[in-house]
Amino acid sequence: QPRVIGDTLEGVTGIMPELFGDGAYAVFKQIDRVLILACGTSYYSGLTAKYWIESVAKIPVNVEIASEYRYRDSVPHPNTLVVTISQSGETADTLAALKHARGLGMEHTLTICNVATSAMVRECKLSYITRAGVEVGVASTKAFTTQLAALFLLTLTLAQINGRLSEEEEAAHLKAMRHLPVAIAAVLALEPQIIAWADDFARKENALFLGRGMHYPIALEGALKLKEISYIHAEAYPAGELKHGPLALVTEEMPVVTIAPNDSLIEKLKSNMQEVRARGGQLYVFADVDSRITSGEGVHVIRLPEHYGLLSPILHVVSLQLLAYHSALARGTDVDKPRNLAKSVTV
Ligand code: F1P
Repeated sequence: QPRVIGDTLEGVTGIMPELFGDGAYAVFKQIDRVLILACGTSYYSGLTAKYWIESVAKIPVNVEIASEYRYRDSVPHPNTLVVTISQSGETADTLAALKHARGLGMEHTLTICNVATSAMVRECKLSYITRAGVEVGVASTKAFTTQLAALFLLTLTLAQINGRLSEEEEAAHLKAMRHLPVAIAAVLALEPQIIAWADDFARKENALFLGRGMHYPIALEGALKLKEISYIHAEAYPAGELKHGPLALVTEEMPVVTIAPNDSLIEKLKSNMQEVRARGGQLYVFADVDSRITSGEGVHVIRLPEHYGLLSPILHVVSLQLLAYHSALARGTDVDKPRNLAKSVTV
């Protein structure tokens, strides 16, 4: 993970539209909304980008599951940037959704994709090739973090074109991105603590994941990784939604993974954690170094070494990937080739 993020930033000396292909500036200048189409893990990177693009570039973003969007009667908007995200670039639903959007008259298309020779790259006007290298496993991991890095670069590019990024802000964001490989290496060093948690998870059949704000999509991705490779049934919710249903599932048998970065939502999240504890649920909290959360009866805490602001999802997801990986190892499942799944879903 540290290496592929380092590769992503190689040669990036500043924010420039050309990172997304020739003619990107002219396209980005014309658009006033974004439609993201993707499936699975790639859909969750798109959901994370919605938080970034809307808060930093102030452009409205709609994120759609491609396998649904392709069959829906939706209302097109001409000045839309259609962004497809795909590791393989061959996912049939995402390609069909792209064609559906084009059929509705939305012609400004960009793909964020890991394979330069793929159908997705051929079909889109603009492209950004992620630097994940070859992903051995079926479940996306490096593809996800490199997609996020690319989507953050897209956020900054759109913000710059919209006049919402000063030179100081650009320099600060790029500095934070360049430090990511070191920060991720520090997350990987938490592996022994995560292995101890995974031994508990391996004995469970269900788990809940909670997050808020831009860490809600990261909770979704953490739950998907656990499902895909360890076959433990996992669901993710925005923490504020607990009381609207999922709380009924919480018992002493239910591990509840909580992504708790030290951001503006932390106090709200803490009251959701109390809702879980009051029902006997076991909390497994990924906090930041400076989060005011303490471990105790039924509350297990692992602290990520740095609080990482807007880029925090990239760090937090690595800890969730490790939790899924070690839970799967402890259960003896094949982490690289989960049953019933294919790397590239072309039908
Ligand atoms: C989408 C996806 C992956 C998942 C698995 C099946 O693929 O859902 O997220 O890990 O490989 O396909 P892609 O469009 O990102 O290649």
